[in-house]
Order: sequence, then C-alpha cells, then structure tokens
Amino acid sequence: MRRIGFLAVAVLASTALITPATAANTPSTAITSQDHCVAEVLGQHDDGQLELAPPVCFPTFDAAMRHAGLDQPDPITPTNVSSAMSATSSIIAVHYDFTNYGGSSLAVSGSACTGGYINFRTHYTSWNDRISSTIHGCGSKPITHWDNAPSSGGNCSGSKYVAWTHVPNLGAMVNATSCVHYGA
Ligand SMILES: [Ca+2]
Repeated sequence: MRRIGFLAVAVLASTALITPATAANTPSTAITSQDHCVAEVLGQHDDGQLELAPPVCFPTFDAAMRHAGLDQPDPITPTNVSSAMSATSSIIAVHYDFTNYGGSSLAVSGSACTGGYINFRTHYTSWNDRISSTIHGCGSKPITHWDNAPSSGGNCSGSKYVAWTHVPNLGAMVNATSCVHYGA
C-alpha cells in the first residue's frame, strides 16, 4: 500500500510540473492577437457609407498612429493620442476593444466628419459589437454609436450613444455598437 501511495504522489507531481509549462506557452497566442489597425477612408457613397481600404495593422498602438500620419508625442499612447489628433485632421476617431481606451484599437483615418458611417456588420466585421471606448476626433461635431445596422448593408439604426467628446465607457453601447456615424 505504501508503494502505491508513493506512485500516486509521483504521478501528481509530474503532472504539476507539466501543467505550468503548457499554460505558460498558451498566452503568447493571446498576446499577439491584440492589434492596432488603421481603416483608411477612400471615399463616401451617396447614402453616406464610407468606402474603406483593407485594414493595415500593427502590434503597437504607436506604430499604427504613425502610419495614420501622427508624428508625436513619442511614443503615442492610447491616452495621449487625443492631443496629437487635435493638431491634425488625419484621424477622425480611434475605437478601442476595452473601456478606458484599452486593448486592440481601430483608427478611422483620412476623412472629414461629414456624416459618413461605417456599418460594422458588413465592413471591418471583427469590430461589430466590440467597441467599448472611443477617442473623438470630429471637433465640435458628434460621433454617434448605433446598436444596429442591416446585415445586408446600409445605414445605422436602433439605440444610440451620441458622443461629443472622448468616451472612456460607452455604457449600454459597450460591446453593442454595430454602426457609427462620424460628424452626425
Ligand atoms: Ca449591435
């Protein structure tokens, strides 16, 4: 009986040694899944839908902002980017995966705030029902986060959060925004 008991302990000990190594390897995949992308606006259709270039993504927020045309401060961070944006018109909004400007980001670049919209159910769909906070780059015009939009394409609808400035927490629209108007 004593020998069986010793074997059982030995098996448990070896399992305990293996488990942390496996767990330590797993998160590296999760870490690289955070990315910072720029959505360049190529034009605006008659109904307001923004025509977007394919996403260009970077592992760091600073690299994404420099791609979008900002050159200071150094480094550009999710919390200091608002001051850099106010000195340029290249970025009209930065959306974030988490509240308080955390996690992955999506910068909308190269457009004026004239009421154009992105339907995230048909464009940049990895961001549908995901935005939790937004840096506002439309000056005195609003950026409106909407709950719904047609999955077949078309304009925003449903409940909305009208943002006149930066929003660290979209409240009821956290992980619910499916469509955004820029400048309306
Ligand atoms: Ca939604």
